[in-house]
Amino acid sequence: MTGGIFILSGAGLSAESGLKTFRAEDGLWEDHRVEDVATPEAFARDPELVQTFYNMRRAQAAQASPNAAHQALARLQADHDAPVYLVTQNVDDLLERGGARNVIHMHGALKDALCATCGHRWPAPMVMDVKDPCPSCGAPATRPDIVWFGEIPYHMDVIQAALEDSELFVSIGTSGVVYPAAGFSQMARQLGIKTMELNLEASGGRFDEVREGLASVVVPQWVDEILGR
Ligand code: BV8
Repeated sequence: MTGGIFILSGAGLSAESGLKTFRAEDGLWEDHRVEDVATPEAFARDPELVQTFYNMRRAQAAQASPNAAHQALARLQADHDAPVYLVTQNVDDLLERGGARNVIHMHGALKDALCATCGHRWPAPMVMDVKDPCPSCGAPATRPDIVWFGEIPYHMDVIQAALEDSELFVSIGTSGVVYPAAGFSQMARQLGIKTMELNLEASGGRFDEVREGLASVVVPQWVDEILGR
């Protein structure tokens, strides 16, 4: 294989590490309506609620451990003879803690903080408070560095270039509901790239190949096949 492998991951990749997915019956959004926590309007209306929601998510992610799927993707990236682009919708850092590098967090990351006034970014404290002043401009306008609904996802130019440099597109553990991420598999098809889904249950999206199962089982199996093991 000469061209790269483009991997888009979602909440299902981290489910077996104990982090809730968004749309399962016990899903994350159930505890809070999406409109209550993951939009700029929600943050403007009730910053305390939003910071509390993300402080909870940050603590859960810190207590979680990478699972065999995160580790397999890191192994693929290290041992494969072509680029492996790890694009994730997840805001946890389990891929990095599993050994992956250059993870592209298109929806931001719990470990980063952002100043809504001057755009300064810094490592987020475990507990963020709306009164925290920005370390750079001093404004009390600190927020999680997360892409909320209605905001533009990060690194779209890098993502486009990675897709154009790949010859295999693999969607792992995502329901394919949220755009523009949900549109990447169609972009891959239009570029003539083979598409594959590894998911607990098929999302119903169009893929050349679908493998159903737990990420901790199907991802290492697939990685071993690619690495010829
Ligand atoms: C944008 C950070 C413009 C927050 C997130 C109407 C139609 C179409 C689109 C829209 C519309 N109205 C509004 C929109 C746009 C909107 C959107 O798509 N809304 C949806 C709801 C319809 N999108 C946006 O607003 C985006 N911005 O469009 O800007 C633009 C775009 C491009 C260029 C210029 C301008 C911004 C969206 C980002 C929102 N932020 N995350 C946070 O995390 O707190 S979204 C959040 O939800 C995640 O990041 C992820 O993207 C999504 C959750 O999806 P999944 O990860 O797939 O999780 P889910 O629970 O759904 O599925 C879990 C999967 O895992 C399942 O398939 C399950 O089977 C599987 N699974 C479970 N266990 C396992 C497993 N698989 C394997 N093993 C297991 N053990």
